[in-house]
Amino acid sequence: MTWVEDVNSDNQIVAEDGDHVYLYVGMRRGGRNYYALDVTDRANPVLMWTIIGGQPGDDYEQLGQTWSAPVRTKVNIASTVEEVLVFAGGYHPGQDDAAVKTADAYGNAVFIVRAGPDSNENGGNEDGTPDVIWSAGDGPSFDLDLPAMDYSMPASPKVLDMDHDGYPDQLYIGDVGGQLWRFDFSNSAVSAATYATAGIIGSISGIASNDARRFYHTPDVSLVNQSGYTFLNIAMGSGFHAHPLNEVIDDRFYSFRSSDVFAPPASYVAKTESDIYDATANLLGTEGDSLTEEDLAAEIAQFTAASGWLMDLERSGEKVLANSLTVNNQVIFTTYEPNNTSGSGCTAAIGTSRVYVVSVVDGVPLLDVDEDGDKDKTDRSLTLSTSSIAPEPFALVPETGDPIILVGPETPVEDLDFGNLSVRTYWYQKMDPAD
Ligand SMILES: [Ca+2]
Ligand SMILES: [Ca+2]
Ligand SMILES: [Ca+2]
Ligand SMILES: [Ca+2]
Repeated sequence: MTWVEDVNSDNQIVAEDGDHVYLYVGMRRGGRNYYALDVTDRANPVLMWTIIGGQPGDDYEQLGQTWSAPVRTKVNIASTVEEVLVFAGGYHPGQDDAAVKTADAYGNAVFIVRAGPDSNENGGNEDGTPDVIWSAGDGPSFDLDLPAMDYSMPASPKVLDMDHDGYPDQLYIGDVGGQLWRFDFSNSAVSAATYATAGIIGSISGIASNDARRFYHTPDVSLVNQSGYTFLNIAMGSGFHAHPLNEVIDDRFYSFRSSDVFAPPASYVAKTESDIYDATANLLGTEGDSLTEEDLAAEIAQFTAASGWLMDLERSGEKVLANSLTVNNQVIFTTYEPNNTSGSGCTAAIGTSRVYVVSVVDGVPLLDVDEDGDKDKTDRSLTLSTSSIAPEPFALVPETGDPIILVGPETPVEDLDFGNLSVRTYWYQKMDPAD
């Protein structure tokens, strides 16, 4: 992650002007540290600070393998504005061998730390390690003590500034115990201890080995307006990223719904699979032709009362190994289905990757991808050309022509409806002639 600060916006990085370029790197499976480099002078990069995870008694004792890409923002706590990095506690490699839902000894935390050079300013301690501005985890040493935060968090958090004042208001992160966390921040808090409230809003894993669903990727949060009802949609698929060939776990794609759009919820309620509509059979799609009118009405009532929807990935071992993308009320995600029939660990694993395009509202297919004149269950996904694990979908808005969805080098989704949302917007400011 880079922080490029061009103070006078002249597209030139000149240290004397106060410009700087900082570079932040984690180690993924290589270790539990983060490093910050000041690369403002390209010929003379300088190590700015180091975070060493896992040292007993240290602020970063609970930091796991540094998988979580930091998010840069700023916070306002006790009337002090700080430029910060937000990252999750990372990964615990003990998960690699955990066949069932298993708590982790570390990685189960969220950190907000000073992004710039380590200094004595604002009560800091200039020791080469960035000061923790705020933290959450399981234990009294954290600003927010969350006893249910038991599982490591490898993903980068989703950090949202809902009122566009430059300060984050909400954060979403999943864990490898199949839990989805929501944090709500108060940027007028008088202390770090009162900066945030948090709780689990989704919990979809179980104790059986086939229910050991895990979240390894960043929640895809979108604001959806459907018939005058505005809600936050939090989309995320499960998949055991450490074992793409696993065929034991029944993985799913989830779409959680929250009507607490601009303010914290009155209480954090962990929705389970029984609170979520099961859209797997696509009974709300196929124009309802397989249901009687009464059954369809009952299905709609069930869906309306639910807190989102889920879709079972029914092929053996099919799982989600990337972030999803929501564009114009369409959620787009990739899956991987292993097909390691050789059974040998020495040959390249071959599998089938797919891209799904479904309605963010109810999971019904939106395109007739097999061009047989209907939009039924099979129209939810397309098979990609790659036999390896597909990356996350990416929306590209070219200078001319329609926007396209890229999955790696492929553009599998034609005819996607971008509506009026992806219109390039321009503005200009008239200067006073006297200036
Ligand atoms: Ca400059
Ligand atoms: Ca320090
Ligand atoms: Ca805000
Ligand atoms: Ca079709």
